[in-house]
Amino acid sequence: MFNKLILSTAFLVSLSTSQAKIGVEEVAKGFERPVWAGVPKGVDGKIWVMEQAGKVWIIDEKTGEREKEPFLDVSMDVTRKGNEEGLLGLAFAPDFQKTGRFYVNYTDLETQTRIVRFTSTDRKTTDHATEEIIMKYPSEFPNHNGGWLDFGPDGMLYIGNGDGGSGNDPKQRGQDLTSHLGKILRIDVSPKTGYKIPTDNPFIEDKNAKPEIWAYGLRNPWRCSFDRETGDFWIGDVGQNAWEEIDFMPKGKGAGANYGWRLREGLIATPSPQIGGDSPSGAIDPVYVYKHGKGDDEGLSVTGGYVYRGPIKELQGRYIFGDYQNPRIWSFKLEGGNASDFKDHTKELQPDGGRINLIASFAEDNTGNVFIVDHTGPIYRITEH
Ligand SMILES: [Ca+2]
Ligand SMILES: [Ca+2]
Repeated sequence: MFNKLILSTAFLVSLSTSQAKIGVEEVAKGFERPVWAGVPKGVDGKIWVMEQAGKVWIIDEKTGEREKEPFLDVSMDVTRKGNEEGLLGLAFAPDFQKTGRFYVNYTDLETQTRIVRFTSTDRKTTDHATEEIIMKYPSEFPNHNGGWLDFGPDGMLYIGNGDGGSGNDPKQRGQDLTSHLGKILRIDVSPKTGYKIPTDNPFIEDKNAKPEIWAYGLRNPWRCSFDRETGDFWIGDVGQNAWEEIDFMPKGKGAGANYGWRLREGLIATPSPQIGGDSPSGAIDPVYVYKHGKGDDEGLSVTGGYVYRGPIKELQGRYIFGDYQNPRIWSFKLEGGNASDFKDHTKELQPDGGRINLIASFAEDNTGNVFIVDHTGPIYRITEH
């Protein structure tokens, strides 16, 4: 009893020291099912917030005020039949300030995934007539549409696709190289119109594979990121009924990588109702997994995050991520290819007098501040007090 008391007091002291440091502040609120936020290169003091139903708003980071007109409105183009459908991702061209070009990923009225380029002439609003559909492909079932896209350190546009949906990948898309589903795609969008296949894409010579494929074996990559400092690539891949996973690939590596789905769920053969299999040869295991449940280190649907490169020393170099349904926020450091020094930040990142409800996405600004996008409306910034 005595020993226990001393232990718990020591625990409280160390907890409160670290709790005094990190917290969140609300940047803005009242969004309708926000699923993404981000900032074009070279812009400070503003953040773009995406609503799943099809609008993107520019927000003043200090006052939380939004512009009167949305930056983009594609509500008429997107379907919202399922919880995972709608406007899901945006990537600003690295030269957005000069060209006004940006790319979105959404599910259209025919349940296809569309990758669309728009051009904003004033960088504040977007004329819908500038729309150019550069890719579209069936996304089949309402769920598992991925939705993330962003530019890599190589200037190419990367796109994260889910396996098309239902459960247990009934059409076996994850390992099927003739399908865009269950893949990370990589395309060169530098031409004035359309796109090119990068000449170093791994399956460019394979007549039985889609040339856009960069990596495969994914179930539903829900939020990927490139480390702004190192260029390393991170994937949060949502699991089936057992394990959630985080995948990692060092900068410049990963052409043709197989992340294992649907044979593998996390580090094991996909369990019942349909049994998976052995790890395919050369398959990449996740660097971190957590099992399904409601505990402090468990969850139901991973939301991939960012390696923290902002002003808070304590978080430097830590991969911050969370769970959508069991709203926990965690971080770890990658050391020697393994997740180490795992931390649960859920308590210290609770807003004053409230709670974070559904972690739809994380976001990052140009100074490496990390934001939390709550699907129920507010956007928070991780801060130090
Ligand atoms: Ca789908
Ligand atoms: Ca995997």
